[in-house]
Amino acid sequence: MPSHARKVIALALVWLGLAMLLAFAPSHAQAADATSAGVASHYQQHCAACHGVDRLGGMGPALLPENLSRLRKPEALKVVRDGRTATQMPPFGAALSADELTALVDWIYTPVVPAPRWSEADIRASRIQHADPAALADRPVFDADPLNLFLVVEAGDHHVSVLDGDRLEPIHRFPSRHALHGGPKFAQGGRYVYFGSRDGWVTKYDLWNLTVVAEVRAGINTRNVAVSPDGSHVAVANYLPHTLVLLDGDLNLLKSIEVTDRDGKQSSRVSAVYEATPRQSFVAALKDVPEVWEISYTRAVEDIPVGFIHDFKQREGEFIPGYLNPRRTHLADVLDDFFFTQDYSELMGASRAGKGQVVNLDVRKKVADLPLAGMPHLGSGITWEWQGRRVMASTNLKAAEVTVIDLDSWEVLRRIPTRGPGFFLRSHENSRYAFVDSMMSPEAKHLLQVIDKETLEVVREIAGQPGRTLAHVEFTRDGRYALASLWEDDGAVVVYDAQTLEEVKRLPMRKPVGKYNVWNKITREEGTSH
Ligand code: DHE
Repeated sequence: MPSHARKVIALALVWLGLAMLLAFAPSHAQAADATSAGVASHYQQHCAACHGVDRLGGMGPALLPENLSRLRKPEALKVVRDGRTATQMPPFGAALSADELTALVDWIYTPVVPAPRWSEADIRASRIQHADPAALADRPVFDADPLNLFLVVEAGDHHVSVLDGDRLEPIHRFPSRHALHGGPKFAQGGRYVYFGSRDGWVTKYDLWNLTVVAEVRAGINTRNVAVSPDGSHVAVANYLPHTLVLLDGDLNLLKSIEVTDRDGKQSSRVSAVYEATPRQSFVAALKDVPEVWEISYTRAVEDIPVGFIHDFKQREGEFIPGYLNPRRTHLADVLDDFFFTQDYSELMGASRAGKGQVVNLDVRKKVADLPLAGMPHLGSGITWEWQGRRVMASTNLKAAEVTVIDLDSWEVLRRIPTRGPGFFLRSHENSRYAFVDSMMSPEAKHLLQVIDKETLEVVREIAGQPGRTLAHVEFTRDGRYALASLWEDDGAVVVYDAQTLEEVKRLPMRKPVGKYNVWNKITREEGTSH
């Protein structure tokens, strides 16, 4: 056989061998599929019963990257391996190898594609009526001032405590949905309160009867809720899906609005929604589209502010109010969160990148820039009178300062240095002090600083135990006591005399987060969040 023919046969044999190898060896894609099939089957075997076959949650929370963003992966691995004490979460360290545990945790941090949907039918089907409203008493069933109650959200074991603000003692404690976020919102003179959970559950609670009335799941990953003071309308801001959901006061669905730009091309998460009583509307900031939305919740034309008239559509000679329809204000930059001025005609907003702007809701335009830096936390702003003018102050999640802004000129009047970046700022009209935390700083998170609202100086430091977070203050109805959270699993609500700044007592709690006084909330006290 000629040598070149031998070479051709040898080459052909090599190719044949390679082809056979490729045919019979599993490809990378197949190997990856096999791994993800293994993970999926571990999930279905061990997790689905509590967390849902589709990872959308059930008895346990949703296991999607959006919902897990507050939990670091190593912490999640520990929970899956060792379980969570005092919850239904068992340990899987014996059932799964270390590699299998890691793969499972990696998998729950991987987005579900396509993104899960939560339709109007899903919302309707999720509603649970827990109590018959007709069977509930129309006066408080306890002996305490219903307007000086506090609700304390305890994240340690997902409960809410009800405190009597006069005796400074708990009167009741009940289980909440997993991971409540944002302030609960009060309606009908403080009788009803609405909670939102990060997993999309909205709970209506009757504070006079100390009972849950109804619940609905309005989304898969939710930011916060807003409620009209008469309790007739509830708005829910969602990250997942991209919807703004409108409910009636009994949590029946009115409308789920797909959130997009005007052309319907770019969809958007909703950063936050707030209620604007003088305007009879909800106002929402969008995360991915530079627009602010205002949604009227009244049908009565005489209740609608003048600016809204331009939004009415003329049909067959009749004006139809924009009831429950968004009215858009177009901006150059997105807003993450904002703060209303006293009459609610303007809002001060900022993006996470710190770009601040003032938007007039009547003329639907940006009217000023705000000279802010870092990551201002305007949602936790407070106001007071200072030297004959009205000022607003807020913390900054990235800068160690409280920024004080003139509400007429929009100038920064003072940057008060703090020990570290803080989350919450609180005062009361009867107190000369404002309390600020430094909870974003590992070195200073145990320190509360007290600012004199006259001198704009820090006048006192209240030190807890280093390494243990002390944050989020709320005053009693009369402003006499300030209650702070020792934000640990074996934590407490610590009560301070708001004049002497001395500790008065401690009420043990499981990781108390926010606390909310009924009177301060329903009267929109200037020293607290709304
Ligand atoms: Fe909050 C309120 C946004 C992280 C605890 N938080 C709010 C509000 C917004 C907001 C828009 C106002 C809603 C309302 O009250 O109706 N929070 C954000 C974020 O964008 C951020 C930085 C990141 C995120 O993933 O959401 C964030 N928040 C946190 C936390 O890590 C905190 C400290 C712990 C937790 O439980 O998640 C936290 N946020 C709170 C609390 C309030 C709140 C306690 C209500 C404050 C109040 O007193 O009214």
